[in-house]
Amino acid sequence: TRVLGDVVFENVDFGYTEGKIVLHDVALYAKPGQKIAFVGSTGAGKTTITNLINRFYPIMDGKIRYDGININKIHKSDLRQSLGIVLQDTHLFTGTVAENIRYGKLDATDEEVIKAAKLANADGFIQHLPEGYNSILTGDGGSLSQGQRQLLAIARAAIANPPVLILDEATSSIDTRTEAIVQQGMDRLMEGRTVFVIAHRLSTVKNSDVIMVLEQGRIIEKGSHNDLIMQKGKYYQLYTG
Ligand code: DUT
Ligand code: MG
Repeated sequence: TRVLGDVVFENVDFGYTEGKIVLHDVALYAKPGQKIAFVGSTGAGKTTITNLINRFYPIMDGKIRYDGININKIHKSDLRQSLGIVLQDTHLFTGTVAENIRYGKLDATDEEVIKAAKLANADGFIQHLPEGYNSILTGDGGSLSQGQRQLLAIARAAIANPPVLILDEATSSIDTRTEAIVQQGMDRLMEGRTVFVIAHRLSTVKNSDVIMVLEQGRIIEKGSHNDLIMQKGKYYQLYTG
């Protein structure tokens, strides 16, 4: 059984090695339909928090719960099925476009593949490929633009239909028109899910329900964009700086 998507951190402490704490007393609460963004300078602990959501490492102190259940009590395969990850550079393999999308759900039908591609806004460019969904991608999708690779990553995540999503936004610049297409696909993918974003673009941060500002492994501010702007603290500095 999959989790529904309530994610709670209670006073979580964590370090990759004994004696070197990287996250201090992290607390958060997220539920389906909410988007939580992590911001903060390099090394602040953004990726580390998402590593813990994935249970890639055991925590040192505190609790992480999914739907009220301790993360350590959840079966690995249930957790894997419940979490979708869209990374900066999603790996595409040598195979057809359809196979690359289906990787998110191996028993998906052709109809499901097309539905996911449409949701992701990928259907348009795929239709224009010489062999459509049967076009072969070689060398890690090298023949595709970066935006197109992102659209396939969104389609792959969509087909798996996970309640919880982790997005590590691309930093690299794509043109404005492509970015709008990617953003629209992403918005559709995020709908109704619990979403954690490592945000690099201010536009994404701004429309998050909660922005968590991290500094040296601590959450120093949290709130909506408007809350944090009014607070005139670190976020305000980042935003206006
Ligand atoms: N760290 C380790 N071992 C690892 C990964 C990270 O010791 O395998 C340390 C580096 C840093 C802290 O943990 O002091 C937090 O790193 P993280 O990768 O979470 O930082 P970030 O906020 O994601 O930084 P960036 O914006 O550079 O991705
Ligand atoms: Mg990181």
